[in-house]
Amino acid sequence: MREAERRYRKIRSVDAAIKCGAICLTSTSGRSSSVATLQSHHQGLFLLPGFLSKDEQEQYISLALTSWNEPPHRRNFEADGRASDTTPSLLFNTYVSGEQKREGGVLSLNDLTWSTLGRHYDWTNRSYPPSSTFWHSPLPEDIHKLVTKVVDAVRLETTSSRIIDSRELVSEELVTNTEGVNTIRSTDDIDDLPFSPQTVIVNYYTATSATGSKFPMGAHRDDLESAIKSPVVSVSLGCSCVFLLEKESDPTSEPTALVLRSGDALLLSGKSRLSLHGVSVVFKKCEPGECTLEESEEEGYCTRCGSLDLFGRESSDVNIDALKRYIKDHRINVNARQVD
Ligand SMILES: O=C(O)CCC(=O)C(=O)O
Repeated sequence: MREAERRYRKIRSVDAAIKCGAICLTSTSGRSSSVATLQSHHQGLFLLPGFLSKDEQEQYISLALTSWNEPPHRRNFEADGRASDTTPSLLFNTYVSGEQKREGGVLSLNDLTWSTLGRHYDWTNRSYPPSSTFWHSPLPEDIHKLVTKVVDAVRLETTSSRIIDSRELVSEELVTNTEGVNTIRSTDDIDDLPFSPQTVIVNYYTATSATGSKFPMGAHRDDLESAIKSPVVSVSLGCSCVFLLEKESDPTSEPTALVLRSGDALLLSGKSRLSLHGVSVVFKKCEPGECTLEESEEEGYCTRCGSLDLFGRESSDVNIDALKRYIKDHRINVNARQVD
């Protein structure tokens, strides 16, 4: 895993990641209807490329930056002792005004790396403390709806599901990495999938810079929830990334690299629920006018940075401008689990 992390860490575009072996799935059968699996190596992994419409993505990005990242939800600020005030401070308002750092250098949207909603996770002791007011914030209805919609889509999937592989993005001879990509053959492939979300981590990633040395998220297992039969649900928004996943069939072999783009969802269940995974690189959106859009889609992803043109419309609204500014070099990941 370490070797693959280092290799992808140096890559700066989606097409280069594909050349390096990453899989990038594109749904052409209409949004919200396509589920893919990689069954030969990842039993229990379900991929939903382009699961969210552009409008939905914009709506959730806006919520992630104005509501899901404010008290009473617990953020990296509170966990590392940089904030003791639990009243919402609307980091976003400061960001709108163009201030990148606040006085004293703390509590800026650019310093935000995660927020937990519902059951809070104790990162120091690697545990979910028993529920109390301090260790619990209400799970917003909109986030609950989003993550259960992903699980419902997988539950409902039928033989009509269809996937398109990375041939959409690069010429055929470059594609050597789609072996084992299957559609779901029948609903028998899908376990019962019990899911009652209790905790959500929203991860906020800054696009990888040429000089940055850290991996956006190092390899780890989500193994602290006792409800292990319940899946991990993950939704990607904003900049694209390379997500590495250990093969449950052969943990010592080269991990699978997936390009995750805005609007993609994935679900880790069954044998893949405890697989080692991480994010090795996040691609900054191209400068205006530089994106090379896919021809196959009306509102295509760029083949180079993998981004959609979010909040692209002409607007005199300063809030829309700020959302657009943030999302061109950030990725947001909504990650939901049932704890017990
Ligand atoms: O950002 C992602 O896609 C993965 C996040 C993750 O692995 C986690 O929150 O445990």
